[in-house]
Amino acid sequence: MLLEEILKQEQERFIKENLLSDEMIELLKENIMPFNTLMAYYRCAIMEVETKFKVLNEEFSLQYDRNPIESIKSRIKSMDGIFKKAKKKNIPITMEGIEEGIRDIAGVRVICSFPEDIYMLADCLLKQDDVVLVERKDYIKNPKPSGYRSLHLIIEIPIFLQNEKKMMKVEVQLRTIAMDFWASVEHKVRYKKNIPDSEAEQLAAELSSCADQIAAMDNKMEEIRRRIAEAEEREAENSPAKQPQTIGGVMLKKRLESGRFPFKK
Ligand code: 0O2
Repeated sequence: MLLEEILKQEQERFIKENLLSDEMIELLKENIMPFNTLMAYYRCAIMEVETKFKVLNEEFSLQYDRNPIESIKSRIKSMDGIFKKAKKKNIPITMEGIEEGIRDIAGVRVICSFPEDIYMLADCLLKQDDVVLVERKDYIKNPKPSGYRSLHLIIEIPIFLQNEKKMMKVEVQLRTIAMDFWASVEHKVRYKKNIPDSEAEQLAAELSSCADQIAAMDNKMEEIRRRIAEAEEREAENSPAKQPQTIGGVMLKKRLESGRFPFKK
């Protein structure tokens, strides 16, 4: 083995064993300017992704008179979280290592009303020519053993800096309100350390059953929404008095049909 390689391995071992102490993490927190710059870039990437979803929500609500997005929650992974993940996944503690190996430093969670909105929004996002899909994990079609359901997308999007265009990774999690409620309760149970094993097992089984019931309810609500929309459409067709809303005195439906509406696809 080359001396260089041995030294590199030793350096990595030393970093893992010695430099990841609480004291060292505290020291890093105070001194790490490039790290802070990188985090600022991730915050910019989050702003870009949030804006993309807000635009889609706006367009959709004009077209169909309802919002597919209930809320958007974003977060930057904490420094401790980044170091713990790097340690767990054996990722080198360098700017490049962190940027390349940890793909959920920037996280955007999009909470939707119905399951079909999740796929519609994901498709619309991925169709945009500045969005690159890195990985797609469909935990709705293939739920995790815990019962966890969400659509995860790891994407890359550009942020435009003073003299540079930089591609940043963002993890987008799309889920319904019900899936989000389940995940937040399950997350609490998962990280509670003082639950006895037998109780934890029972809770896990009950949570898994709740996840199935929630999925069935999501599907049922979607079916009800579709039937309401169909009934409204029939009513509008049959009664000329009940025409759709107007925008600036012009019929929205007519403008959409004539192609004069700027958002029409
Ligand atoms: P936090 O605090 O939510 O950020 P990868 O990140 O792709 O390298 P990983 O960890 O296998 O590898 O990714 P995965 O499992 O696709 O997605 C991880 C994230 O999904 C978790 O983030 C959770 O937010 C969520 N998640 C995944 N499985 C579960 C689950 O069973 N229950 C709940 N409540 N959430 C889940 P983190 O990193 O755990 O933390």
